[in-house]
This record gives sequence, C-alpha cells and structure tokens, in this order.
Amino acid sequence: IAKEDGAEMRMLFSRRLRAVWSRLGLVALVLWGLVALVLLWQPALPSPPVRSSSSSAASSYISKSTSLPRHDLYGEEGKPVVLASNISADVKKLIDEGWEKNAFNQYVSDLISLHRTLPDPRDPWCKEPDRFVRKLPPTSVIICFHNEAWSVLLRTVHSVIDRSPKELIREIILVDDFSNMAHLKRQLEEYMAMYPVVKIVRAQRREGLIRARLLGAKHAKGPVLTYLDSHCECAEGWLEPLLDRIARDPTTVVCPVIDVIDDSTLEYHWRDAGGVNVGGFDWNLQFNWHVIPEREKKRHKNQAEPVYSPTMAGGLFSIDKNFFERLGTYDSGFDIWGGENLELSFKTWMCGGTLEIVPCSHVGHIFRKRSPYKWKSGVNVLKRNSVRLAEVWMDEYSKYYYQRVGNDLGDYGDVSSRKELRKRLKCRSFRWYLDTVFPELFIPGDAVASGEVRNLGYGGKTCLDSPARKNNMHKPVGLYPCHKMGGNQYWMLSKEGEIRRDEACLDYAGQDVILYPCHGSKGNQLWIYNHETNTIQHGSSKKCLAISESKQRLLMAECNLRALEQHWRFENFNAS
Ligand code: LR7
Ligand code: MN
Repeated sequence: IAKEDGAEMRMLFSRRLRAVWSRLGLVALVLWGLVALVLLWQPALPSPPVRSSSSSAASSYISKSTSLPRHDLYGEEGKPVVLASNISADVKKLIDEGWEKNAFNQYVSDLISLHRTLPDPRDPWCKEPDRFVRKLPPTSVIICFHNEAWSVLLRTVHSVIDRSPKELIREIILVDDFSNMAHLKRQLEEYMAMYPVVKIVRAQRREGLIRARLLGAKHAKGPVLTYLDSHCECAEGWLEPLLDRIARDPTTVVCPVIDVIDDSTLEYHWRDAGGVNVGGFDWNLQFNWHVIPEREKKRHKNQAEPVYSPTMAGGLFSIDKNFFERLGTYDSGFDIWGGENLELSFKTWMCGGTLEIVPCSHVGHIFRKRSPYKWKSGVNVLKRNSVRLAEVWMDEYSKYYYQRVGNDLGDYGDVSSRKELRKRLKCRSFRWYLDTVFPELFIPGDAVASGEVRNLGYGGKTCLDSPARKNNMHKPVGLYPCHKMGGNQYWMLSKEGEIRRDEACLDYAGQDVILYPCHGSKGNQLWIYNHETNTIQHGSSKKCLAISESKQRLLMAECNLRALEQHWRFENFNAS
C-alpha cells in the first residue's frame, strides 16, 4: 500500500513541492508534540464548564458522556486531577454534593475516563517468562454495591474488562444491594447490555455486604471467586498472579496489594514490592496493617513473592469456590458491614488453608473517611458481628475482646451451626493461630503489669492518659486526673519492656514522650519499670519518666531516686 501511495504522490507533485510538503509536515508534528507536552505537564487543569442543569434530577451523579465535558487527559496514568482554584459557585455546589453522597470526590471521578490508564506497578520479577502456571482457572468477579457513584462503579468494571485476559473472566457479577439511586436501575441494565460478560443480580431487600457477597457466589459459574469493592481500579496484570496461586494450591486465599486511590484527586498511589504490608488486628477486633515480619521475609528470595498474611482487609481477594464452600463461606448472620474479613481469615488459617498477599497483583481502592450509606438504626452491627466471630473462633481469647466492650455481649443471635461447622472441619485452636500465624500480636494476658500508671508526686492523683487511636500516633502522651475507669488510662507493660495499648507504644526519641506504633525492637520503646523503687527508666536515654509541677506535662529527667515526681505505680503487677 505504501508503494502505491508513493506512486500516486509522484504523479501529483513535483519533486520540490514534495520536499516542502514533508518539511511542513515535520514542523507541524513538532508543534503538535509541543502542545501535547504543555497540556500533559500543566499541573492544574482549567476548571471544566458547569454541566447543563437542564438534565434530570439524577444528573448530579450520572456522568453521561453527552452532558459532561470529559477531558481525555484527566487522571490518565493515574495522575491526580487538581481543579483550578477559580471554580464557579455552581461547580463548587456540584463538588460538595458529590462528597456528601459518596464520601469521595465524585465530581472529579466523573471527569476521568472510564478507561483511564494506570501506571504499571509490577516488580520486574513478576514479568519474567514462565512466572505463572500456563493453565490458569477462570474466575467469576463479584462486585457488590450499595448506592455507588456511576463513574466509579463503571470504572471498576471496565478496569476488570480492559486489564484481564478475556479467557480468565468467566463473568462479572454486579450485586446491587438494594440501592435506591436512580442511575443504578434501568440505566445500568441498559449500559451493561453492551457487555454480555456482565450480569446484574439484585437483592430484594438490604442485605449488607456479607449476604450480598453470598448472593453473588450463588450465581457464580467459575471455579474461582474474585471479590472487589465497587470503587476499585485493577492495574495491569492484576489477575494472573492471583489465579496462579490458586492453580498451584486451591486452599490458598489470595489478596492483591491494595493501592490507594485518593478520595479527593483520584490519584492512583502505588506501593512497590518493598513497601508491602500484611494484615493483622487488635483486641477491638479492628483490622490493621503492619510490616512484613522478619521471620516471613526470611522465607523469600525475592520481595515480589507472595507473603503470608494473618488477616485480609476484606474487600479484595480471590478464593477457590469449592474451598470457600468447604469453609462454610461467610457467616450469613453477619449484617451490613464488618468482621467478615477476620472470620474468613481466621478460619482459612485454622481450617487448613493459607492466606497470602501477592505483591505482583495490584488493585486500587478509594479509601473513604466515613461511610456514606445508611447502616441500621438501633443495633451496633459491627459489635454484633464481632461477638459472633469471637464466640465461634476465638476460644478463651474472646475475653480480651469482651473486656473492650464492657463484657456486655448483647443479642448476637444463634451461632450453634457455626460452632458445629468448626467442629466438623476439625479446625485448629485460636491459640495455634496466634502462636503460628500471628506471634507478633500482643496478648493482654502476657502483660507483666497493667491498669493505670499513677504518678506519686504532687498528691499522687495524676495518671498517664492517651487515646491510643491511629490519629493519636506521633502525639505527646497526655496526663489526666486518675479516674479508675480504664479506657485511656489502661496501659500494659510487656515482658519486652514496652508500655503499650494494643499497637501503640510509649516512645521517646529525645523530644516529647509520644505514642508510636510498636516496633518490637526495644530502642526508644524500652522502659524499665521497678515496682520497688517505683521508677520508670528509659532504655536508651537512661532518663526517668516524670511529670511537671503543673501536672500538665510528661517530662524526661535525669534519674533521681528521691524525686517523687519520678515515681510511678502500675496498678496490677505480676512479680512472676
Ligand atoms: O450494606 C452494604 N452493602 C454493600 O453492598 C454495605 C456495603 N456494600 C458494598 C459497598 O458498596 C462496597 O462495594 O460493599 C463494599 C464494601 O463496603 P465499603 O467500601 O463501605 O467498605 P470499606 O472499604 O470501608 O471496608 C473494608 O471492610 C469491609 C467490612 O469488613 C469490607 O470487607 C470491605 O470490602 C473492605 N474494603 C477493603 O478491603 C478495601 C481496602 C480497605 C482497607 C484496609
Ligand atoms: Mn471500600
């Protein structure tokens, strides 16, 4: 064809004209390239024009390509979308509405292509030839949603279709958990008619995400189930490394690395294999992340190899369908949200499986700061789920959770069939799980001392007092009149010399005494408590813990055995 073109050209143009022509073309190309570069590099794109207000009431959460000024460059390569600061009041209103409904910036999401590109986050190790077994099992992808934003839900679906080998997707099942947003009704049906691989299943009443997932599983035809939240984006090559692990051993439950999609700019932040964390939990039965323990690192030659994880975050994982059923799927008595991730994690480990995080597989997730949808009035759903979990799976360790909820279990329904399941499967004990899978977890019963930590100076009425929440980390530890009610004054002294509450440790690095995530390597977190002299000496600085005369501030002072403001008393002390 090129040859024929050339012949035609020769007939049309003289030699000279042709030369000028091609030179012009080159200049145009260079100019075009420059324009493209400038566009790409501009950090803040101009704010888009306001969407026409003539469309239906649903328009504020529907991104119809006709009414929306889609800009092909917004958010490509996972880049952040930063709106110009001079946005009009109308746009501002739309942005606020989007936040209100979804707890993320829906307006920004609506600007981004449903097929946007992402950076390739994979370690080179993942791309080596023959890395994965040749014949991978196909999977049913199950995405449950309750009132999800249109553009976010569709980008989730398209990221699966666009970045998975076709033959590995048996189907994509969208489970609508009784949403009432207009765009999730017929419009979704019509849109998905273009993609026969997508099936829509509707719950007949609000089930909560746990039973919604079970409903999805009921319709699944693939040998593997892959669950995703409804606000995800799968990165290049996300699926094969997950299925590979299940192909090798169907009792392996696998999670991708969960990358953060920023709730405000929708920037895709990926972490490299060296930054991968594994899942744990605390005695409030809250899921948390921690670094890969050394003992686990030693098992691997390459940092991109799958790592054992004591627990999973919950939303994003693949599991062999038969194995899931053997494990009794989820406890369908769990309502709305929460706890199901620990239930599945505990029983996977205790009943013969393993749980891994696969660093070659990356999926982004929009992390929100609040839950945008309705829960249930009058019941503490999360506590009820957690009590069911503790009753069935945690044996004598359930008491540590119960202490956290004032030993008031409330009405948690009937768990006898779940206990029978555990018996039938001959699962191991929770103690085995803690010893073998999660030895890093601090067991409150192992504390050498616990309770309030009272200062004996200035009248002896002041106690160490700090909420050990995540957002309190790195902040100075407080003081408060002793109140004898536990809570923020309940501390534990570990055998290793940490003063801690759950994963927060007293830490001194020369400035303030702060709370810091416990690292287990002593150093700035080592405290030597002497129940006879009542002193608390810091391991590395050798200074002693004290309070200021105003009783407002914690101090570190040169040790002086006679200074009463350096004397402390742990409420319960175990001399043994
Ligand atoms: O009633 C409901 N019905 C639903 O269908 C409530 C929720 N849902 C859907 C919802 O639309 C979403 O797709 O269920 C999914 C999860 O709900 P989110 O996104 O509100 O949950 P989350 O991301 O805040 O919370 C994490 O923990 C949950 C409960 O234990 C689920 O397991 C989520 O899937 C889980 N999310 C992740 O694992 C992503 C990484 C988060 C971390 C750490
Ligand atoms: Mn989520």
